Amino acid sequence: MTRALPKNSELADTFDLLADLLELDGADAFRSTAYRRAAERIRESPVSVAELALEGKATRLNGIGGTIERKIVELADTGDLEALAKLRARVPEGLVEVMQVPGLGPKTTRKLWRELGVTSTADLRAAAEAGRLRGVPGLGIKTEERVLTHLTRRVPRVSTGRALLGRALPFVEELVAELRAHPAAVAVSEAGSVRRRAETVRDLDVIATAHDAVDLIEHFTAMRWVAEVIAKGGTKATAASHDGLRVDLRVVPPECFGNLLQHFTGSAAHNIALREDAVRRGLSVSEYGVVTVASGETVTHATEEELYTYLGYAWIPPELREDAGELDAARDRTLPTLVEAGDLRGDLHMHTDWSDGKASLEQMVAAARGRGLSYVAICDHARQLRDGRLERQTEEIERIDSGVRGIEVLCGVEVDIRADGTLDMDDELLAGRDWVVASVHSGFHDSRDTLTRRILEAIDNPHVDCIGHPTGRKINRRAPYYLDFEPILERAAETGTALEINGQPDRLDLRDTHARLAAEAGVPILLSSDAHSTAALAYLDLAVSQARRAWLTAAQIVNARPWAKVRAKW
Ligand code: DGT
Ligand code: CA
Ligand code: CA
Ligand code: ZN
Repeated sequence: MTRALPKNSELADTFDLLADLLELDGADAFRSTAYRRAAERIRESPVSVAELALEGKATRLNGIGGTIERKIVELADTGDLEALAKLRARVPEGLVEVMQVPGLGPKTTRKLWRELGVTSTADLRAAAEAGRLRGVPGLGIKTEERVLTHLTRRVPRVSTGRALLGRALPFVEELVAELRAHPAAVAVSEAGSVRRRAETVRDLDVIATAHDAVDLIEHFTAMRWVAEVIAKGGTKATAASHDGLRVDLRVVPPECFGNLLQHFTGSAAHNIALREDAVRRGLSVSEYGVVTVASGETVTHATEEELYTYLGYAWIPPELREDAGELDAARDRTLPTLVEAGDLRGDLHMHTDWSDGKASLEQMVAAARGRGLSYVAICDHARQLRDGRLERQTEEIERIDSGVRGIEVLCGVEVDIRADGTLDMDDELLAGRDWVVASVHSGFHDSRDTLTRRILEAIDNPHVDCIGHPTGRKINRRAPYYLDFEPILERAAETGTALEINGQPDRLDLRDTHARLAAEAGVPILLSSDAHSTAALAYLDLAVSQARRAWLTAAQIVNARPWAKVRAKW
């Protein structure tokens, strides 16, 4: 009997479950950590890890040793793990969900299970409502309230099953380049939500024209990243990658490439609005061309520019195609000139190994210089710069700054906005920094009023230049905390305090719609990488994409200016 090989995502889920159950069973943390690390590596792997393991080559992957490889082979052979079966017999699986309630974690969950007999979130809720959590050692009324808020919240989990742009974009860029290089290809383009740079994507859309469509589709479905061909025909194919991304490829005749690209770029809302507008003028728009209804004549367009021009619009950048006013602006020729990556002069939020970054100061500065930035602010966490470390880091930064040409290295800091709205660094020290980012890193479950007040107080501190990741969301994992946005925008505009678009793939915070509102209210916007490694400096590009979706021009972006201008508070 042959069994389909487990997908990377299935292997990863199994190891995550194993880690969860081990922790709940009271095992040493290092064992579960190893499984979690393996799960992460497997999930990210571009090739089939089950296949590698069967060939005895999975240990070449970082984080995968012999034990884990044997377990992967066991999973591939039997579809299950003995270790998992044993744990399942001992630990109720409903506890995994309990453990994910914010503030609980494996140790507490184990206590709840042992002492109150809680084995599911339903049990947990009943126990909390009955006021029984506070009787468990180490837990109090506060935990009880937090648990109830979480379990009774109307919009609880935020997982959407959609992939982050930061993961999808490099993948699709490489895929498009590879398809373009094939001799059968004429033109190839990304389309759909990834081309619009939406923060998450359900699937990836690629369109192409070819000398030989069948040949190109054959090549596509045989590419190395393909785990499964879901559909294949003469003009299109759908395939899934080992790490769970789905790609739709459509191959179309060159003469209507513009019509198809426009159609498959969407968004659906943009297309519907565009078509309705056309209907009012006697035109019928489809993916195959534009029909003049009265005469029945069809016109096709090789490029999007020709299509939009034919319909009476300026070409609309894909990031704006969300039916959010772009059609009117394109007709009136009032579309903004969107900020571009090349407009940015500096990056004012990054970390080094002085706090939780992976790279040294020198490495970060060299990498930033390599990316063409002319200034950077080193913003390590204040909490890790106590006991003279801030002063020592300052000396280091100044030494590096005077030793390197072409880039200015500034002494920044990232301070926590504490529960009472104060910052975790004294004003005298803050006054000595070139750039201060203040962020909320705790108390996400505080009330809307409290969180709003905390941020307003930080904005009012004259030393604070920017509020970092202002809404605290983690895409697919944590909803934004509740804020009263208006007073925040008002005060930020009044005081000239910037709000950040943090470029980390799972943050992108502010999000597009908020950033647009903020800029319209006159708030300066900072685009930053919040890099914790040299590679993560590339997250600045994701912040740029998000800024473009927010209709922002270079004039609205703090770090599109030279440092001298920024320092003078623009
Ligand atoms: P996604 O995949 O959910 O991240 O978002 P999209 O925008 O990539 O959506 P997808 O892949 O379902 O379809 C790609 C494009 O095709 C979409 O942006 C616009 C076009 N499209 C799909 N369905 C419709 C529709 O019902 N009406 C119109 N006018 N266009 C559609
Ligand atoms: Ca799509
Ligand atoms: Ca699609
Ligand atoms: Zn940071």
